[in-house]
Amino acid sequence: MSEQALVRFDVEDGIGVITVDNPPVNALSPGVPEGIIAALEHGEADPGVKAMVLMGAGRSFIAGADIRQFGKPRAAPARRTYDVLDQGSKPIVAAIHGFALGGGLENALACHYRIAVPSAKVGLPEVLIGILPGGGGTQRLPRLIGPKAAMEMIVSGRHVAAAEAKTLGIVDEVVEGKDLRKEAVAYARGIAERRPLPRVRDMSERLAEAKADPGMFEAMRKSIARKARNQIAPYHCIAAVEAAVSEPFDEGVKTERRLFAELENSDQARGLRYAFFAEREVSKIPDLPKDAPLPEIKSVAVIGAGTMGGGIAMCFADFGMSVKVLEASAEAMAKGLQRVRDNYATSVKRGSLKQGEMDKRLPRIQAVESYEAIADCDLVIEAVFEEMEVKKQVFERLDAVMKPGALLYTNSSALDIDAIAAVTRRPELVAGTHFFSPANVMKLLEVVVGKKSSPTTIATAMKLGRSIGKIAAWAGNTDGFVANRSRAPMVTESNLMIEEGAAPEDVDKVMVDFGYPMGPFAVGDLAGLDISYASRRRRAAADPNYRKLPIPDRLVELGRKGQKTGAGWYRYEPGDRTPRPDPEVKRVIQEVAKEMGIAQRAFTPEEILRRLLFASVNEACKIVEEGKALRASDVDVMWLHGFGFPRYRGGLMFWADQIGSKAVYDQIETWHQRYGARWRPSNLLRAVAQKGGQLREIKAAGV
Ligand code: 3H9
Repeated sequence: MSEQALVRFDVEDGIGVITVDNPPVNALSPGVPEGIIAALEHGEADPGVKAMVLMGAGRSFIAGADIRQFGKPRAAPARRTYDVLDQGSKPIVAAIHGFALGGGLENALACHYRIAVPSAKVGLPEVLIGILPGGGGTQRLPRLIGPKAAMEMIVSGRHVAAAEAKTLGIVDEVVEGKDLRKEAVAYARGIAERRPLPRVRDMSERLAEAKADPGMFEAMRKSIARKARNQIAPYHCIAAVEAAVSEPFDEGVKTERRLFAELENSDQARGLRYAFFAEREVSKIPDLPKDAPLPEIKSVAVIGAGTMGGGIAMCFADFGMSVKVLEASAEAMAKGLQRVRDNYATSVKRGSLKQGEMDKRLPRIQAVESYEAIADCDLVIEAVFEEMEVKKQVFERLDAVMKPGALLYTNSSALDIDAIAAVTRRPELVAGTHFFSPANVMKLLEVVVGKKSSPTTIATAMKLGRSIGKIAAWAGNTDGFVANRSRAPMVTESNLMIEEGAAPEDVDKVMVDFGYPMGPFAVGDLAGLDISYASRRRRAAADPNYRKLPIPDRLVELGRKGQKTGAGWYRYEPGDRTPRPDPEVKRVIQEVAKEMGIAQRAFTPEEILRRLLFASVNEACKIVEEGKALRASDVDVMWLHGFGFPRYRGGLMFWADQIGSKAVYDQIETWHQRYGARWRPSNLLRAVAQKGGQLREIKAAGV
């Protein structure tokens, strides 16, 4: 019987040991809760069993409900494990290693005692997938550790390490021994006769803290207002904890269940679940086994200490790795290192980094003065000026000095990887590692594959990304690679709508309302308008049909380069980053529109949103169609982690599916008729639309 395979029960020394064995993470898939209940009943009925232990086989305790089951129709269980645990007459010890998350921790909370190994982590991360703990967690945790601490854990969804879990009172003991089962059986023997059984549901002392501090719930709502903008789940989490304080346990559980049901099939929960699985899918590359043996990377170098180079060096330092940094001049190096120091100091000032941690990280970044000093490194990332000739010179030099087998990566954001690789005698060891700005913050790492890049070169870059906390995504070698290429049409449309009469602040408002932290024009000002100005110049020089964007060009020519010059699409007061609409910009817009003979008109917010995002949806389809991205869902992951696309909307393609592929296609075709070639629909989009298929499911051939 599958239940027997998923949950085992055996007796050792008078202790019934229930072992959940559902790899990879012991999720509570169908059969597991039933198996736990059957084992509990077995133990309850056996007079030889004095106490029981609940634990997980493999690398974890229980990582929670099986997320794949959410959104599917399923019958309410006849009995819940939590209730059976509560009603038992014999003590039960949860023995935690790996992760006890969501329903996993909720089961542990329904046990009478909890012990954990030092490396264990516990948490209620449901909010991160748009729901709330639905197995009594919002009612038991406040009773155990107090409503404030419980609310903080539930609303943030963070993982709590064993030591902190002990301090908070979530676990009774952290056990050091190597054999958790042995420790747990010994612990269970120690408490086997103790009565009454400590049932968390019956505890009420800590709830009184809310009486002493009745404003805590409102204060929490206020404190998350910015981060949780537009989202439902964090507020439902607070309401559920509030119910723990204001209602008896069983009523509170009903409230929790009602709030849970409101969330489970919400668009936001569906989007967040999709994002969870898309993030796991993105690491899978066909023909590249996840566990293929890879060269060990012991030493790393970065060429260039500019904004990107410095940020990349910080990524390594942040994850405990030393990194050598080479710059062209002592002056540039000093400036770069100062920027790194300033960045860390800002984090210390904000309270997100401890001074002691900064002091450990800084010395990991070692300035070197010559190529010879990095020759022995296993891997080097070039992050010099974005100019093909400069990159080629660096790669020739690297090829000449670096030891055989050393991997050479470029942080180029658009240049042809093959052209760079071609100047070396080891093109198979060359690929792109494209970080997003600020490199030490943004989680996306595009791994750009050249024609000759070897599977090992690609797999090593993917693994390297993971080891420095990035989400690494495979990208083909196409102009702008995947992320920037798919975003470029959105940027173009934002500019063209301005020519037609939309104001930058109107466009930005639509995108902020949609869920972006900032609108595209405010972002442009932050990044500096001169960067895209230079790239437009390059493109215009290379392509006679290139559609120029005279408005931003003129702004730059007027010296309005963004925040750094106090003016760009907006104006800025000295020392203040608040964008303020500027009549001068309006004047430039009207002047250019008049010169171009473009009539001005009004836009609805919906038209603005669709014109921006559909342009990118169409491009993303073309990218997948050309095999330059493996999956539409990879593009979504890139937008989430490279551009701050609101996570609760799943991603660009998931969002488009909410409108429907046919409706998206029809609109694109209409705009194709009206605006011409730049809106030519992707063939793949047309094919999916004709079948009424899902855009998020499209994949490159062979994937
Ligand atoms: C919940 O519990 C609701 C309750 O309140 C009760 C309601 C009634 N389900 O991440 P990894 C898969 S909600 C299904 O690469 P890691 C994952 O897709 C749940 N599948 O490993 C992947 O599959 P594949 C609350 C799951 O070591 C494989 O396992 N819990 C689940 O880097 C390995 O995953 C959570 O939200 C799941 N729950 O990280 C925890 N979890 O190999 C979600 C994992 O096919 N999970 N998989 O791609 C995690 O945060 C991480 O997986 C974890 C391990 C930290 C556990």
